[in-house]
Amino acid sequence: MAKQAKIKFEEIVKWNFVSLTEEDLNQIPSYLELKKCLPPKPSRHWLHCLYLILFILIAMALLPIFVFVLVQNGYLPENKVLQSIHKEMARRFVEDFLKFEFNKEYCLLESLEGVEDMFRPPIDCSICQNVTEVERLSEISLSEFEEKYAYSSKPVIITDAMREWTAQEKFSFEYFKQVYHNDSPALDSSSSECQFFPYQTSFESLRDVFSMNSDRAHLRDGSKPWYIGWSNCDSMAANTLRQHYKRPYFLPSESESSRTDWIFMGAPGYGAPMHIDNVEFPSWQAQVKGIKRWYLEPPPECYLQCHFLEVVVHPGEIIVLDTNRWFHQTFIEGTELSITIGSEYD
Ligand SMILES: O=C(O)CCC(=O)C(=O)O
Repeated sequence: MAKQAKIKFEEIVKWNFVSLTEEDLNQIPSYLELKKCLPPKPSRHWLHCLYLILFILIAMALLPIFVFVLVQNGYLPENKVLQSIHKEMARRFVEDFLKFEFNKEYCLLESLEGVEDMFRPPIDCSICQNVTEVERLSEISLSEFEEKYAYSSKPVIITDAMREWTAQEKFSFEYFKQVYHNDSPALDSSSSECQFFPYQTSFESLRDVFSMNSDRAHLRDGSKPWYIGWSNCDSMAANTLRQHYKRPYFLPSESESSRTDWIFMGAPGYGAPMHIDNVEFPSWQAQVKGIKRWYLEPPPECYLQCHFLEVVVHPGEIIVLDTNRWFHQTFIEGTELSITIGSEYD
């Protein structure tokens, strides 16, 4: 009833007082009397409160992301408080959202692909500011290497560090296959020590790799190419392999090498996609066989200050690279199977 009265009232006002404003109408006593009979306008107060609460909630949710983006892009300096917020955000995202339990899970890398990089603390761009190429050096002294390259994140290739190694003659698909015994932990990646990277292949483990047929293993015509990598967590196999390579002579004498070495092996035309690592230390990688092209990119926060680099590593050369600071992608060139072995040093 009240609603109909309101409509009627509004119609009368509309047609009889077209040129009068609400202020003019409010001067007419009969209009005011009439208005009193109408039901009160519903209050919109609660709606405004709701909008305000929603706005505050969205702003609170977006604020950490906004700060994170500013820090990532170098507009805000990273400090202890921001670092701990970063850490906490990463922990909550991984533990609460991805339901990932750090204490129970072994293989962190696989599940955190992409996520890791999102929560990576920004890099100090001074590490790449003046780097325009990857230098090639030989007969470098320990002191020069330590001072200029070991911890500066400046990539370098050392061309004469594999002279006494026998790896170049020994290492091959067949040799690796026979070094790993059937019960080797490296064959079935089961812990963070025993990682396996299938890249674009459908291999699920090193065991699968060593089970492929000989044509495919030796890249014979018509077979499907492959490229894989693994961390050598089998200490017996490591001891056998280490008879054929040594710790590179240029590494600082005080530095320790990591316990597990990395091996990457595969066909021309293939390689590892662009990524950044989350390992503890810088590393070296020896090109035992084949030719590998490296594409190095500074992290996005340094795009304006640093150069993109590209370098080809030939058999017998060792590249030293801080894979935690430089995004890197590889591509095997030539016609030969590429075999590399590498390790971290502190
Ligand atoms: O050698 C490769 O193809 C990839 C190496 C790599 O991605 C790494 O060492 O992190």
